[in-house]
Amino acid sequence: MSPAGRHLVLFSGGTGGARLARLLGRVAGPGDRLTVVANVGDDFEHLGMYISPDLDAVIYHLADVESRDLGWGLADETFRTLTELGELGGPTWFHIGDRDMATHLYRTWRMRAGAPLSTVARELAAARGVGEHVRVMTASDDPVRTVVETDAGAMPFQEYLVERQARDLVKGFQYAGASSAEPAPGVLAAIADADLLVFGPSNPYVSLQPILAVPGIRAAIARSGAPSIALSPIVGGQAIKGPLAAMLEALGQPVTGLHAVLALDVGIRGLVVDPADRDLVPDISAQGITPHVAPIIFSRPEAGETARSLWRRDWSA
Ligand code: FO1
Repeated sequence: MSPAGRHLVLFSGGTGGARLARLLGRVAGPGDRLTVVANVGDDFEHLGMYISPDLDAVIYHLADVESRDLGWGLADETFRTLTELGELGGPTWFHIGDRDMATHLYRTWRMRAGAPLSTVARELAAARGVGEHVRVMTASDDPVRTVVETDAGAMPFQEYLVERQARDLVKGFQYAGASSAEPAPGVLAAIADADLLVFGPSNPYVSLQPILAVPGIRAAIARSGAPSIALSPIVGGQAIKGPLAAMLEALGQPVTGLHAVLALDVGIRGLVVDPADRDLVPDISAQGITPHVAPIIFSRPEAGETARSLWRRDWSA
């Protein structure tokens, strides 16, 4: 730990990762630095725009501008453009609000001018007022797209999750483009410099594996001196948000945070589970992973103490 403070690297996807990013940013001490590596596996082109949901979720939560009720996009949203588009016969299955549309237009405009996604991520974070002590990175500037293999065939992630409402039986995942992708600038250096690597309470299959699938990232994690810890994306047998429980079941896995984290196969040193899952402690220890029981429901004030412990505790024990 550098005397000036700690450097945490958070691998984040989905709403859970974005909420943890915000909490960590809020309780950071002087000199602490947070690097968030956002998943790009959800990204897709839609209506001619480059959409990057997990990147936007991180930036919106860090800037406290996210929609409180939708689970994506911006607060105080309207959908006049989408409604108008529907009347013209355009696709409205992916509900993009009028304010959120500006983010996609800005990103598409900048990427068409040649700016890499990671540069646009920095610009969007700065424009939204995200603090200097938090850097928002993308896992890669190259396309890495989660493809969900289901009993109805293989399909892009957003088609599986949103267009078809996650109703298909999941059989597996592909991360299209991963083999020829490179880590975005600064990602490997951040992992090497980190005092602690944190895997957010995110879906391992569609939010964290697409990050780990980028060549070089797993190796950087393995050789980093920093311990890796994860926060369980499952509390009390339920996913906090999204289709993770159904995915674990479809893949024949018990619906527990331990099995979600084991799916990462990334040498996790510690796993933080909510007090509701205290009975998992022996199973976690049996896997050679150090169990930690702490509140991880971010809507509850006690979770602030958990976030503080991520900054302060010696996790290498
Ligand atoms: N998720 C939905 O379930 N329905 C939507 O209509 C929807 C629109 C949407 C628009 C912009 C955006 O950034 C995210 C959006 N999401 C929507 C969430 C998106 O599918 C995310 O990839 C998942 O929530 C996983 O992080």
